[in-house]
Amino acid sequence: MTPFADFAPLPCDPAADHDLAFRHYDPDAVVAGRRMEEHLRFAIAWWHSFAWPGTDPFGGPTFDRPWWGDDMAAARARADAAFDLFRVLRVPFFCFHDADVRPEGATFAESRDRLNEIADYIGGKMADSGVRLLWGTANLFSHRRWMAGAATNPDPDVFAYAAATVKACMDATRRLGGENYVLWGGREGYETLLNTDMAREMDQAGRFLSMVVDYKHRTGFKGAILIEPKPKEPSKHQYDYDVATVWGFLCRYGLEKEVKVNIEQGHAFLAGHTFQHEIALAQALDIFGSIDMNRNDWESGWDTDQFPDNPRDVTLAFLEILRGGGFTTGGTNFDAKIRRQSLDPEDLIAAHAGAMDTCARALKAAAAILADGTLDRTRAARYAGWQSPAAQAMLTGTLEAAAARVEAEGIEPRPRSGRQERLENLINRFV
Ligand code: XLS
Ligand code: NI
Ligand code: NI
Repeated sequence: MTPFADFAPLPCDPAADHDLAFRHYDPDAVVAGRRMEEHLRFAIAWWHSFAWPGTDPFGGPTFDRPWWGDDMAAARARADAAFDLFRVLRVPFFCFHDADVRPEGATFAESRDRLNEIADYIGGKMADSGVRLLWGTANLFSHRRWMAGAATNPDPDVFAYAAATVKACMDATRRLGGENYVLWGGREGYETLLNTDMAREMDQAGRFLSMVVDYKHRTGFKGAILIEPKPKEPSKHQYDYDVATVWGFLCRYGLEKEVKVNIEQGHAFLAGHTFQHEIALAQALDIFGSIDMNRNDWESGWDTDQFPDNPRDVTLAFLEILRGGGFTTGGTNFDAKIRRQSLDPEDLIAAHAGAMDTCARALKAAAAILADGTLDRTRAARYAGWQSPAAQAMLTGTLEAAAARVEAEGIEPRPRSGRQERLENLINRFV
């Protein structure tokens, strides 16, 4: 019996007067030519909902769950609970780290064997339920061996251990039919430059990522390899700072056609960007992969991983996702956790349901904005002058040729309104 056993799958009921129903998310409803479920591709994060006990930097566990424990029986109980929550929420995907699903062994081989054993168990549950794996990943940040980094560690033995760990996680992800494999470098950075050789560490990270890509191709893994940018926390500075930084890194190591990004709302905020900015930039660079949906607390400045509740912000994110054609291998992973005072199993259900509804509402608004067409027409009109042959010629010509046009054509630029407030009004008409 899991704590979710008494709950039926949540209905979609726009008139519901409680939060254990979807008011906007209807998996089968068609939006912009696709079923909502296929657009949104929701995933639940194993680590926050089933492995995190409610600790924070000042306090111990607050959650009392029947699946706590450090042995394989507890790992299976956790999987049972996870798949029961997937049933209630009707989510099509989940994501996991090795450390979330199995207890650490005394040796590498024992950890790997436990991972394989629980992966088989999870695979059986996937077959029974039809729930799929959006992505797998390795936890290369919690255990003390990773304290100075994984691929960027000064100790080559840690580099080797990271290679062994990622290989095991990629193998498990491939066997479970995972649609992506994610690398988040929480400790790939530094605490102080006084002991850090940045050039060397970045070369190590570039080599490691090249090895991962090579292994993907040789093993026939069909999914995408994704880097998850984050500027800091836990490290003072992380090399995968934001989308722009990751792009530069990929280009330097010749990986820009091989690796895409998994963009997280809270990480964008930590980097001083909006989620919309990070997604739009990834689309522009053709490296958009997937999203980790959550939100931070605007005042605290931490990666608080709260569930998204702001339809307008999420609409702007889905606007960029839809403009780029929507998800291919990616999806909407709730890298989000309930607050440590939210003790009840119902809190886990309601948190996800509300977040799914926020995304569904945002998806519908974004689709309506694009269907209306005013936004894209207004944007295109701003650049209309570039359609003239003389303007086009400047993009392949010289500085002198461009300069000569000014006097030859008597050019005197006429500033035009950017219409920002009118476009903001337009967005709010649809949210
Ligand atoms: C932490 C990251 C992490 C990744 C997966 O801030 O968001 O949860 O998504 O390792
Ligand atoms: Ni994340
Ligand atoms: Ni995060």
